[in-house]
Amino acid sequence: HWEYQYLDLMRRIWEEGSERQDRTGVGTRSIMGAILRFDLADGAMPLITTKRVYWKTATREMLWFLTGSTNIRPLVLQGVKIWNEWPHARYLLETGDRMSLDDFVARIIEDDAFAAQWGDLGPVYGKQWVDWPTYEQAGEDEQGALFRKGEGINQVAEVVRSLRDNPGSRRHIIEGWNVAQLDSMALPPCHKTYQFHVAGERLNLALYQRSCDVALGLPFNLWGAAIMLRMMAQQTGHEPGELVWMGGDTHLYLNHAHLIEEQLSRQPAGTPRLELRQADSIFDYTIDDFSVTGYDPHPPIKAPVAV
Ligand code: DHF
Ligand code: TMP
Repeated sequence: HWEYQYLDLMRRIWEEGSERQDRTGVGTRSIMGAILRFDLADGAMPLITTKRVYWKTATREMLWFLTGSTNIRPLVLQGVKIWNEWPHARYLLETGDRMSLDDFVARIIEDDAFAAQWGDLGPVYGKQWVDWPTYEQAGEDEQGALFRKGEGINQVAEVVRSLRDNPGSRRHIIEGWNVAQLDSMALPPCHKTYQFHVAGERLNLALYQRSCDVALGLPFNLWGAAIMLRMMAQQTGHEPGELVWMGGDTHLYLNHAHLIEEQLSRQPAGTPRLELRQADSIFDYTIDDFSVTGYDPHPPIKAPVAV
């Protein structure tokens, strides 16, 4: 079964990974470098079955990136909670206030100005994908060159265009790692590079993820990459091909032991399929365009996210 790639990776990290202290203080077992491959022919999706994965949440996150938004408010309004901890942590740090996470989120919903000030994650995925900032030289004085802001670059639209006009290109890349702006991001991008590849009728995608929380993040990231491939294929007239996932620091958090032991005792079953309704452009998909069949997962397994 295709899912054993995921389960075997999890087992290998848990048994053989080197234990290390990480930024969050939780501690991980980690390996460097991992590859997973999934064939998405006939609508097949790498949607993990050994625990329930909230694929609608993961879809809403991906569609939110495509809008260019970097504020959690649109997610919160749809009931998506997965990015709340990071703006909350920044709020506590910068104000010295002790507002609870629930109160913080309630305030994000009620108060536009508060959301604008405190709900933003900085120039993360959405910003870089559809509006990568550019600078143009405007003139020079004795102090040196002066620059003014240029038009942002929509990398997603550029890739749609290049896949249609120049399928053989080796430059179909969407990059999140804007070195000059890493300091102003709540979290520098984890799933940082998407590269597409056309092989005849089929569209393939490789994702490079520099840092991967295998228990909580990876099921979402596999789904996200797979729908990115499906939307891109549909928009450019290709059949879904292969998804190749590549991890850098690929780890399990030490406080996920209960999840890992439970999940590794379960048997995967079936291959979920996605039916995707055609939208006018890559930017026009809505959650109602996505429907999944054949998904009958094991129960969810809760685990704390390391902030
Ligand atoms: N930090 C860490 N340490 N790990 C992450 O996976 C992570 N992911 C981020 C931001 N920072 C991160 C964004 N993506 C969950 C899933 C994905 C995600 C953030 C959080 C998560 O908590 N999933 C739970 C609950 C899902 C839900 O509430 O809908 C899960 O059981 O899958
Ligand atoms: P880091 O910036 O110190 O690498 O921490 C980021 C953590 O979040 C790390 O555990 C990887 C995890 N992560 C994912 O696995 N997938 C994601 O999509 C995101 C945003 C984070």
